[in-house]
Amino acid sequence: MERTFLMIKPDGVGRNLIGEIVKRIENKGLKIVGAKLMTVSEDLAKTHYGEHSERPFFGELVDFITSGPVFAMVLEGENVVQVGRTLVGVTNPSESLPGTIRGDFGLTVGKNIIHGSDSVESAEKEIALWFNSEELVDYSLVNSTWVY
Ligand code: 3AN
Repeated sequence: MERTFLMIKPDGVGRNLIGEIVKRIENKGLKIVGAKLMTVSEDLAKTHYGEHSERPFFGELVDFITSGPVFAMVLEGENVVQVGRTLVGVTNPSESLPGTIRGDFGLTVGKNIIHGSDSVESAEKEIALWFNSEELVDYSLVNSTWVY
């Protein structure tokens, strides 16, 4: 089953949006197979955003993501990379449609609430970077045949 990596950034955690965002993920029918509140080291931030290392905003990006706790998640589900990106919205929150996380809660590109892997390949890399295999849990969602 496909997996993706989502991470609520320090602005989302600081604004008490963890529950709101997790609710959207669960409502959509995606399964959370890993989740942790953590601080991000400078090394991890630089590796995660490595593809942007030459961009003028790189320093700002690393400072921001290490400025407070993030809530990192691994989700599982059919076509979950694409579905995750759809829930998140586009990079610039001011262009992201209402109904998306960035569209509903963000305003500026530097503080856009949440990260979501943009391809199956980057999801695999990011999951391996952020989680140990023992932090990922294999389970079945409660089956409606025995819940009343
Ligand atoms: P996305 O997070 O939608 O995949 P990327 O990978 O292009 O977007 O950018 C990674 C992160 O870099 C964004 N989430 C945003 O926080 C930051 N970023 C992108 N473009 C800018 C910009 N022009 N100025 C400041 N920060 C930016």
